[in-house]
Amino acid sequence: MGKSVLVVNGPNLNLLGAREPEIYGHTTLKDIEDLCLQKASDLGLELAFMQSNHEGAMLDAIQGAASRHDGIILNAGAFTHTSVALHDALKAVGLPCVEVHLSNVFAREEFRHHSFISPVAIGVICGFGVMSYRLALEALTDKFEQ
Ligand code: CA2
Repeated sequence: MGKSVLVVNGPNLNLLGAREPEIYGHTTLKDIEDLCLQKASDLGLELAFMQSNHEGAMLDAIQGAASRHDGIILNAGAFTHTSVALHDALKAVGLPCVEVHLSNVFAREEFRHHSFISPVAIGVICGFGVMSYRLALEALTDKFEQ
């Protein structure tokens, strides 16, 4: 059976395309979902996609992934830089997780340089806009084949 990937998006990412296009571009989250579904289909993966502005809902999704999915792609938004709870959930679930960001967080404010997700991720992809998600799907596929 094909592997299944859960893509989790955090706070304010629902605003993509509507605000701050100079940082995040004109692509909407729905566009990103469609691109992920297309790429997943090309790679023979199943894909579920979610966004929440609530840390608890993201925790529930990550915990629930243990029985439903084989890997996680996580853009935790600003929770990347604050959430010990997301770190703990990813560690507990133990699925391979790729941390993604649209922007290059290291070229931005200092408070974006630290991530609570990176130590429990298999890798981090940032700065490539929508392509960050596509690269993450390729990275997970490679991991599944190891
Ligand atoms: O670059 C990324 O993907 C981020 O995860 C985006 C987060 C930011 O807090 C992280 O440091 C890096 C912010 C997402 C907010 O997205 C917006 C989109 C349009 C308008 C306002 C916010």
